[in-house]
Amino acid sequence: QEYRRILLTGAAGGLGKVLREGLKPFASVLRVSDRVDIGTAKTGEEVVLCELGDKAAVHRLVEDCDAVVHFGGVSVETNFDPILEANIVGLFNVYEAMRKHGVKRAVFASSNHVTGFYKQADRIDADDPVRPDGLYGVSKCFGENLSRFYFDRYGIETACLRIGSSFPEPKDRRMLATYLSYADLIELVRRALFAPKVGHTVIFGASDNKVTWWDNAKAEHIGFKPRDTSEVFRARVEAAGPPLDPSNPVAIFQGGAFVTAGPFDD
Ligand code: 15L
Repeated sequence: QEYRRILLTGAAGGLGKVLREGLKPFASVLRVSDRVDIGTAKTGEEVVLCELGDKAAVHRLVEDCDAVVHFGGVSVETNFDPILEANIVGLFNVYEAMRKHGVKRAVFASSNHVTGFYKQADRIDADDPVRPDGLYGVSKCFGENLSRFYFDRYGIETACLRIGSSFPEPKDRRMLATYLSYADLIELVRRALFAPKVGHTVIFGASDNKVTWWDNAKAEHIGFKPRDTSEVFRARVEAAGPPLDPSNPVAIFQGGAFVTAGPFDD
């Protein structure tokens, strides 16, 4: 099972680097893109430098691709200008280009920060209202809504991956709940690319962690079954330091430190 050409945006990013390798078996050609240098094309690759805010460049980027795996954009809380340019205007450019060039499926790197103001004591699913924990989270809500519109109106399918914390290992206690291993990330993207019917789906991206805040029952048609668990890191994480004061918002809310980040001046 393979696409002719997949576009991966954000190839210089933490997860982009993982997917640059991980997506290789899924396409004859992997077009990798970022705004910063990502080196020369390896076997089976095309390299395109592109600013997401540059409409004409994004249209050239998307042309001739059969699926888009969109991991480009701002990935942290910061001032609004770069978020606006990459995550709002840039995302619109990507979806318009998909519409114009007939691309029918996308995988969108959404984030747990779309629902970061739920409490860690809550358990939520994809139908619970969004509660973004910052401007970054708001921009990811925009992406989820924009992609829903492009599905309802134009039939372009998107799997919105509300990624938890995808790193080599969880860095703190919160990430014992939000951890998504790289292997599970690649499996999640694979399912999102090849599930026969995606429609518009919101799915939380977490490994099979013992403590979880997220219920993926609404996304069973994607067929994602995580295989890793944060439990193997628990002892090390807990030994690294005492728990946060339970009255600290970072310990109360699912978004962790994002709920206290900013405001940033432009
Ligand atoms: C995100 O959305 C960020 O992109 C990532 O760097 C992590 O901080 C992650 O969320 C998280 O919540 O741990």
